[in-house]
Amino acid sequence: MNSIDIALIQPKQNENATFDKPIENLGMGFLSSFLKNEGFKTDIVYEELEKDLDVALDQIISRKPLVIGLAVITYYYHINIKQVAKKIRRKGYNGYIVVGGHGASFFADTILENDHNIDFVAVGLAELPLKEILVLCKKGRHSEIFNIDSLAYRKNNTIKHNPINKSLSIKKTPMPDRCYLKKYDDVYEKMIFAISASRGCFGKCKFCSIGNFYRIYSNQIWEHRDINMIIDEVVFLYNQNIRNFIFVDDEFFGNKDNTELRIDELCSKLKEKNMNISFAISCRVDSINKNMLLKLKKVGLNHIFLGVEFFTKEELQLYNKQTTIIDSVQAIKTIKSIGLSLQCGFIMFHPYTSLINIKKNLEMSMPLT
Ligand code: B12
Ligand code: SF4
Repeated sequence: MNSIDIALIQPKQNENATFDKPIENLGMGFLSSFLKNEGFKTDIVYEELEKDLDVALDQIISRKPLVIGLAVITYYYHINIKQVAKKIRRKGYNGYIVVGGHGASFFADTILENDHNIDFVAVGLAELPLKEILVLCKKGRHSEIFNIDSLAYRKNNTIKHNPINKSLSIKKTPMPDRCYLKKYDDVYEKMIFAISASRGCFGKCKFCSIGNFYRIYSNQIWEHRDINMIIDEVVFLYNQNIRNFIFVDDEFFGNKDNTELRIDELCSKLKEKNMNISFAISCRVDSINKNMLLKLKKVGLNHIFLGVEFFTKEELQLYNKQTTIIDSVQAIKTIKSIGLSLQCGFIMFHPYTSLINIKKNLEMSMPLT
């Protein structure tokens, strides 16, 4: 087997998962395509799709990667990630092990304190830090790796955090690498496919980490990818016989500037391709607009995950949702009136829950179901 520079592995971490199949980890896909464009050799491994993890790890290690990246998709350091890191070391791997993803970005200290098999946590978007690690490894300038922006690491029993590298825009981000479509025979049945058309959210809900994650990069806390690139990606999936997918954008419609124009462009370009597809989106209640939904429905929108959260003014204010009960009721009625499938995000219990509010939330939600 050919040598590689970096292997990106998603260990199993699924006891809380909402879906019965793994969803594509677009983070690993974007990292891999970015690094390939920079001239590095990469591979992607999903433990859930491997018949035997030991065999898969032996194969990866035999390809002598300079770096192995482990993806965290939970909001805590799942025990299985620690076990996979331990296995990798027991098999004699002595390159760098780097952990990354949303959760890891917020608890880098816990990971580094509790798992000495991990060398670095890449905090935030990891394209540039991974590229710089690989560049310095290739030049043999290992001591300089500790100066790379966005890395957290252990030094003399303390955890060090380098400043965040802020220079990455996603506007022209190329399509994520999906090398695993060729690798795993039954991947089409075993996986849910996804597209990321934008990142970030203009909301400031106190229970959500999206704002804090993206706000470190720029004041532009919601950014979308080029529409033509999205169309190319949908066409790519369609040509692979993938007809159903989810947009993983936290707020599909984004900040209110030019939203209708962007959705018009997306819909008309999808229509031109004349594909029989279906897709799901997620958004806030105050982003729901009947005209836009009707246009999206015509090109395949069939399901919406809607961030309702509470039906009491008190709780909406407590968590700074910046929406009203009327916004939520209207959004639900609009979605239902045009026959789309709907799933509401709802927070029934939280540290300040009261019996009165549970009752109010139930009374409001029951007639809407
Ligand atoms: C799709 C998705 C899922 C999928 C999993 C998809 C997957 N395999 O990645 C499913 C539905 C299974 C899921 C489940 C859950 N999810 Co989720 N999910 C998302 C979502 C909407 C999109 C992820 C995505 O594709 N992003 C786009 C990619 C390109 O960005 P990215 O992942 O951030 O990748 C960049 C960096 O993070 C980093 N990076 C990513 N991976 C790696 C790997 C390595 C090795 C390195 C070095 C770096 C790195 O570099 C990437 C490129 O810049 C995010 C929100 C979001 N905006 O990201 C929430 C999110 C990650 N999920 C979240 C949560 C809470 C959950 C659940 C716990 C929900 C629940 N209560 O059940 C579960 C936990 C999963 C489990 N196994 O138990 C939270 C995490 C909060 C936190 N602070 O950690 C998020 C941020 C949503 C939110 N609004 O708060 N999720
Ligand atoms: S609207 Fe959704 S994604 Fe945006 S901050 Fe609130 S919970 Fe997070």
